[in-house]
Amino acid sequence: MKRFLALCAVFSAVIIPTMAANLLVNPSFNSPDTNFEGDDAAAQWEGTDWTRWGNCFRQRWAAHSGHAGGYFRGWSEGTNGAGVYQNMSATGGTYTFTIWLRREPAFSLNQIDLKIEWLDADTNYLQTTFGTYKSVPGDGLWHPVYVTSTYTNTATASWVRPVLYGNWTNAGGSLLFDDAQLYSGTYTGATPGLLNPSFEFYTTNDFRCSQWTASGDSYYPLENPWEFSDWPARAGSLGLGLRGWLTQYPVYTVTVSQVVTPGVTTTSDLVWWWRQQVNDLGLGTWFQPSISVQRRGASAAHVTAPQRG
Ligand SMILES: [Ca+2]
Repeated sequence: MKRFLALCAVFSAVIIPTMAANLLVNPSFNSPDTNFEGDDAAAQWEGTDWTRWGNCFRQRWAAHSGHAGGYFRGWSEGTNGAGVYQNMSATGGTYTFTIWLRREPAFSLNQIDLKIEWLDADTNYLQTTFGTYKSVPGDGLWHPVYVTSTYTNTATASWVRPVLYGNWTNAGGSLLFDDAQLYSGTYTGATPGLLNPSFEFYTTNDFRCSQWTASGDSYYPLENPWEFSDWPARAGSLGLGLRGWLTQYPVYTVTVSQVVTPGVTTTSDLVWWWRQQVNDLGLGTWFQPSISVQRRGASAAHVTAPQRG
């Protein structure tokens, strides 16, 4: 056991990249842990240190991590645009803004702009840099997006403003956003790994806030054949249980999974996750698992997995 933990320590020191300091205040949208009741967008954003406009709300079920996230409400018109931003003091340089987005299938998105604006002391616009995309897949999964901007006329700039803007047509669903970052320098990559591995976090009895996805998830607290509760907890206070006694589901198959982000999650991430599970169970192994990426009809030379040094 000690030997395994020592290996973990070495591994962490090697692969975890130096994280650039996040300059945003309340980047997780978790604070304050209040104002979720009711339907007043202005009240929901009060005290968050974010400026928001349009049909842009904050709610527990919109979380990518922690207990809250923001969302564009697809059952309200958003054709005039909505969004959030923060002003940070800056006199030029290179900055990167990243955020996680989750677009539900029903959400009729017209345009997403992730941008960095540079402003003078009177908040007049000096320069705007847009991300290279105008959309995000409507697959109900979390995707990281980013934009990098450089401004060199340091005599004129006073503020750098990261902005998430969207407009959409009233058709249902939502576009959720969470876990923003603004840091000095160019893009350093998304944070990989499993979120909420202990199933401690959820709000209503569905998977929306849990970071996990279940086949057949209705997105509504119907009587699903699963249950976040204390009785399935192995550690901590909560777990996910499958309910075999519901007469409306004499036979039911469900797959509970979490996104492996293409281009981000590495085979090493998965290997070490498995090793941690074995370790957490107090077990040893004869040999360590290994995971490789394979594709039918392709040799190893044609299949690449992301690497981090
Ligand atoms: Ca959050």
